Amino acid sequence: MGKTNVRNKKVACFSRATWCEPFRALLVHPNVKPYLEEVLGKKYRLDHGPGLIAMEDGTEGGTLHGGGIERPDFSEAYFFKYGRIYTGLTVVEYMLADEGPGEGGLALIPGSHKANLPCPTSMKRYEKYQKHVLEINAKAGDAVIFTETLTHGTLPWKGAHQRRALLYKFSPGFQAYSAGAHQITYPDYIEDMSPEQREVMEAPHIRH
Ligand SMILES: O=C(O)CCC(=O)C(=O)O
Repeated sequence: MGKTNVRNKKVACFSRATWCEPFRALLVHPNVKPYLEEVLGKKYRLDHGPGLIAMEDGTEGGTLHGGGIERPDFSEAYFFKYGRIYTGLTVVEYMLADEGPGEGGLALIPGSHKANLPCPTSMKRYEKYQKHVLEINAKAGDAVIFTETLTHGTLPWKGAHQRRALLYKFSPGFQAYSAGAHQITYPDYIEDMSPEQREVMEAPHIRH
């Protein structure tokens, strides 16, 4: 039994406190925003997050999830039509610490967002076919962007340093995956955000 993975720890990261500014800025990071606009449309919105991942050496991993057919509702669909990608929930994972070869952490199955057959359970548990599961190596400060439809998850952490990453999950502007807990729990926390940040915090609706 490994240590528990501290995932999606709820932090009041969008409040008015000065230390919340970096979390707000990452909603609309200029190097990331163009990719989200390309994949989700100009009026993408924060669906849920940010969540903080913190793992010490020996922390257990988690079952891989997502996949081309496992969640067939449109919130996690993926298709390509007439020159552009259409997909739902999309992850931006900001690495706060390096993730090097053999250390574990974020892993995914390339191409699985287009799968037409379910992923074997033994593969999702990382018991078989490990050679097809790609461990993502990245440096602190990198952003990894992927559709939640891709089969992905967490490998046990073996790094000597603490693994830390922030998860932001975005949806097309008209669509919600989660119940939008942030809007209910903190109804006033977007008031002093910049107009650009507030736009990303809007409840789902069609915007032209
Ligand atoms: O980075 C990780 O550990 C995996 C993240 C994950 O499972 C998710 O985004 O749903």
